[in-house]
Amino acid sequence: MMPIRYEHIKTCKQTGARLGRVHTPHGSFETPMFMPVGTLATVKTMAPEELKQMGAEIILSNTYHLWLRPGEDIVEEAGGLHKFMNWDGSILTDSGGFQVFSLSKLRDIKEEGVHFRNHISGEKLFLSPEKAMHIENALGADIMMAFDECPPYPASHEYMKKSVERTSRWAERCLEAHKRPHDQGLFGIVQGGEYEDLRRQSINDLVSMDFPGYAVGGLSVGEPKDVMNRVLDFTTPYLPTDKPRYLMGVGSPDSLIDGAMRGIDMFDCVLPTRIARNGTCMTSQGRLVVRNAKFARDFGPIDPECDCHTCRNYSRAYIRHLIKCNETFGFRLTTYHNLYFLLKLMKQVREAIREDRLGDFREEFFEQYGFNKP
Ligand code: PRF
Ligand code: ZN
Repeated sequence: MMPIRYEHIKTCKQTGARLGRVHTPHGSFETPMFMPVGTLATVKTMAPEELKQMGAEIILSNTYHLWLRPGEDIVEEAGGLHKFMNWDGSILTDSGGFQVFSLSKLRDIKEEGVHFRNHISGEKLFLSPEKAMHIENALGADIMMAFDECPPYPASHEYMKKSVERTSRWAERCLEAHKRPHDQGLFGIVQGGEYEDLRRQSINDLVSMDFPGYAVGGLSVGEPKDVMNRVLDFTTPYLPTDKPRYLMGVGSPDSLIDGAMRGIDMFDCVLPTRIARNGTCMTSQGRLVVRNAKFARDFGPIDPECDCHTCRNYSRAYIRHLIKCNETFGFRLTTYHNLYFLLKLMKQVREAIREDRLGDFREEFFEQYGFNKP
């Protein structure tokens, strides 16, 4: 039995975007979908009940962080990540590859794996495809990610080619080391930076290994937006149509729409939760910095067009006050709103695909959000 199954519902006639449903051992969710990030087995400040209430159906967690604290053995002893954190929806774990590259400056990439230092204690650590699979198997998420290398932007063609080839060899080793293929789906990660030939090479290698899903990695690493869209334009058409496609680490409203238009089904990003904790909200009119002094006496909601729990019950003035005073409740209110906003945006995207009008929806949304301004 394959643990992950993609059911295609329809393709948007206006844009080519996909409407589908991904089935996992913990239920199913319609795609395109946004996955809130719960790095340390918690979506910061949110209870699982609240995530359910706002419409989240799959969340992401991190191998690297849970390996260091509390240790994958403790999570396994608890009965796996779902039980440990009391979340009965779907979970995806990232492999730790990206975190090693983004959090550790001192690292040494070898064929066998990556030597680096703990980003907190400085202690020497080693992560490899086999070790990442061992940890992800112990965590027990529905979807696990292969251990890859995510090179910085820009990287030379020469370096990127070597890196793509190593990532393919690591992907083979991940498949070999994966001990629970019956109840955990392992996704391959396409790399290759901005180079069309290398993206194609990466896809060819990974598709021949027949993963139950594919991610596009190595994007949103500092490249301009049009580069990301161009890479997607020459990448997604070569991915299997009967498997989910996941664009890693992308979560700004415009990129979610642009990614969906290019055939992406799943997204994750810390953006909504991270900016919420410094008092920035995503709204239908663009970003709103609620910390700003001009909201001190504004008793209206964060977003007049939003019907989330925060916007129905609390004012900009109150939330600003809480956040200025570092009150936890303020962070909870903005986090709830931002996640609700992105989950609702994806719902609107799915409805637009269903009705073959995602191109029109994009125009309207960009106009309101302010992306069309020069
Ligand atoms: N690889 C992995 N995780 C990731 C990425 C990647 O390339 C990205 C790229 N933005 C985010 N998270 N394993
Ligand atoms: Zn709201």
